[in-house]
Amino acid sequence: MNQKTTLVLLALAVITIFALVCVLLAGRGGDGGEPGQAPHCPSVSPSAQPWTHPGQSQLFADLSREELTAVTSFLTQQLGPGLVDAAQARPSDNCIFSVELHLPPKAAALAHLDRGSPPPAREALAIIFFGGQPQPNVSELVVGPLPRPSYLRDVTVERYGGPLPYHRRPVLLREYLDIDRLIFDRELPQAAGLLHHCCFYQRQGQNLVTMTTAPRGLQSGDRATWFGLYYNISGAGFFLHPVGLELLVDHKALDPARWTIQKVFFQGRYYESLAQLEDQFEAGLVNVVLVPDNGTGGSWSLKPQGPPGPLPPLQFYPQGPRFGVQGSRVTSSLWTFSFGLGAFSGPRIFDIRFQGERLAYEISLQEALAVYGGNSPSALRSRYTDGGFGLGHFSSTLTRGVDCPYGATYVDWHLLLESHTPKTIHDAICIFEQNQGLPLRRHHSNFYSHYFGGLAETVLVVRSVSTMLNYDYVWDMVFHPNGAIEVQLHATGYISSAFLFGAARRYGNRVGEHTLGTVHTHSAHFKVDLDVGGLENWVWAEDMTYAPMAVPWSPEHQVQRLQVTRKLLETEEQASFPLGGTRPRYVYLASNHSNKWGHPRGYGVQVLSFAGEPLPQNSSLERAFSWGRTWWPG
Ligand SMILES: *[C@@H]1O[C@H](CO)[C@@H](O)[C@H](O)[C@H]1NC(C)=O
Ligand SMILES: *[C@@H]1O[C@H](CO)[C@@H](O)[C@H](O)[C@H]1NC(C)=O
Ligand SMILES: *[C@@H]1O[C@H](CO)[C@@H](O)[C@H](O)[C@H]1NC(C)=O
Ligand SMILES: *[C@@H]1O[C@H](CO)[C@@H](O)[C@H](O)[C@H]1NC(C)=O
Ligand SMILES: *[C@@H]1O[C@H](CO)[C@@H](O)[C@H](O)[C@H]1NC(C)=O
Ligand SMILES: [Cu+2]
Repeated sequence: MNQKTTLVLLALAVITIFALVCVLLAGRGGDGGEPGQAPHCPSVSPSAQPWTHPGQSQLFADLSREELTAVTSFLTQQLGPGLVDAAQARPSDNCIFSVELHLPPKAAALAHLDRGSPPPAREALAIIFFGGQPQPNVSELVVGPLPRPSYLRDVTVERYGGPLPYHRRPVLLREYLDIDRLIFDRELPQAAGLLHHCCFYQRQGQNLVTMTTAPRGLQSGDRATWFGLYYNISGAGFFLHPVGLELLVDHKALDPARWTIQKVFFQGRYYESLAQLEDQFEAGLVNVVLVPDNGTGGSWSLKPQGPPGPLPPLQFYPQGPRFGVQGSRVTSSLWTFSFGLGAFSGPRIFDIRFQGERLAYEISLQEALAVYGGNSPSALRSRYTDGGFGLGHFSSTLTRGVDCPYGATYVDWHLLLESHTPKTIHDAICIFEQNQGLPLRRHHSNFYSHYFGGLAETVLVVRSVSTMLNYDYVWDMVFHPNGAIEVQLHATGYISSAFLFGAARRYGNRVGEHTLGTVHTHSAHFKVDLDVGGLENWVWAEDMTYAPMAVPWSPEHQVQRLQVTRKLLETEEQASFPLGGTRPRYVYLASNHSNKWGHPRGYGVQVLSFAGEPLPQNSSLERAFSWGRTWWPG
């Protein structure tokens, strides 16, 4: 790469990715060293401070325990005596499924934040299952104003264009328990001989557990779930120990007594019922694989496999943390923003400002999708849209020194799910600053003159972890000192697995004697509402192209000259790029304000990794995650 190319690349990078930053830094009179080391940086203790003066930044704060309680009391009063606690509710009951913050409308929030209008009413969104009526439905009710609610508004039709059919409701824990009762008390005893032979089964024994899958059926209106059976390995992931039995349970009926097993799968073959499977076993027609139960002591255990050894490196704040957390608002010398957890949609941040200027109104996770393949029924059909289970609801407590640095600030999160009483996930969110161990920039010169200049890269991170059954998603929102914001997903936990038989290797890798680690993809969908230099933003595409020219000083020679192309993308259609298609190298969202050199102030958008097309477009499920087709604007 010659020097000219390097310069143009550098210039492009600066223009497209950090144009805004350049303008801001120029305003500060050049890059004057590490801004966080400024002496005015307050030294605060690492614990989060409660919100003391109600004001602007409470707009996005998730509901407190008191607020959740106030909403359930109000709903209990309003919805009458038929309301049953969801922990006990049967499908034919009315119950409160969940309550969370109802986000304020953007226009009203901005009117308050930017123009001093009174804050919009603080409201909650409650999801109610109305099972106890001739036409059961699911309703979404907005309840306000908090903390003392006096009204409720049914927003179901306005949001979904009609009633929400009852069969679409998420499965309550109570429903899973009732399905387990059906499986363990009524069904498995019918195949006791076979199960004893293959899988150490004993009536009233507790050596098997069920695992749910989704979606629950093949067409709209279905509510039938394949449940896989696994050895009940306590204290270590049972997910790697399928015994090869899977049951299709139809649980659509409102009366659990009318639920049925529609199909049985055992070690590669399908049966009409467990009774039929047992008959064929007794007749010697079933080729049974004996699956050893290896307990907790194997490689699947989370216990250390060897002595711990010397302690790993740690990070610490030599002069105390350089950021503060008050309620849901984080303030550092460069950044301010509010954070929260959508009960279903997961981590989100609002009103994100860099050096006092808003860059984005909202950056939020919306959905996480995992699509599987396999040769057993639950693996081959599994498509999990985890937003339906609740990426916030299934957040887990963060362990100091493992999930986040020891010195991080930890914040609790309150939820109301399938209960009349709020729950608290302690230390559900952590905020910390971290040295990346890399220079943000550096130069060492030994050409003409000798000098060195460099700046350590430190980032501010907000993290939470969603544990969706077997896997754990670590969600990071990362704030860089150059004005860049990054969202990251790290996937960990246990893999999903299936009983290994037949052409299993076509659908994954063998990970155990009888276990197939099943092929799958993970995709996450983020909403990014950038407001660079105001609400009006334009999308610019920049790229490079070669154009032939005669060499000016020697016209008989030709040169391929590299040049910049700039294009304003005028419609959303133009600005959305199908996966797999070509797209410009640089895409950025710009205001119509220019920096002092006349370049529009903007913010580059980079997507660093793709899981690929989630599903072929002619799949009947594809429309449920059409966000996977394009990467911008979605
Ligand atoms: C759903 O049921 C509730 C409670 O009976 C009722 O108020 C509401 O109108 C129903 N929704 C629709 C869209 O029919
Ligand atoms: C699994 O085993 C644990 C004890 O090891 C027991 O408490 C639990 O009830 C068992 N689960 C089932 C579904 O049998
Ligand atoms: C599991 O148990 C079986 C039978 O006891 C044994 O042969 C096998 O080696 C064990 N496997 C592992 C991975 O421990
Ligand atoms: C930017 O666009 C807005 C809305 O189209 C317009 O009102 C404003 O005058 C423009 N500003 C500049 C600097 O061109
Ligand atoms: C979906 O498209 C693929 C190729 O793109 C084709 O092979 C398949 O038959 C189509 N399936 C349906 C249900 O249309
Ligand atoms: Cu995975």
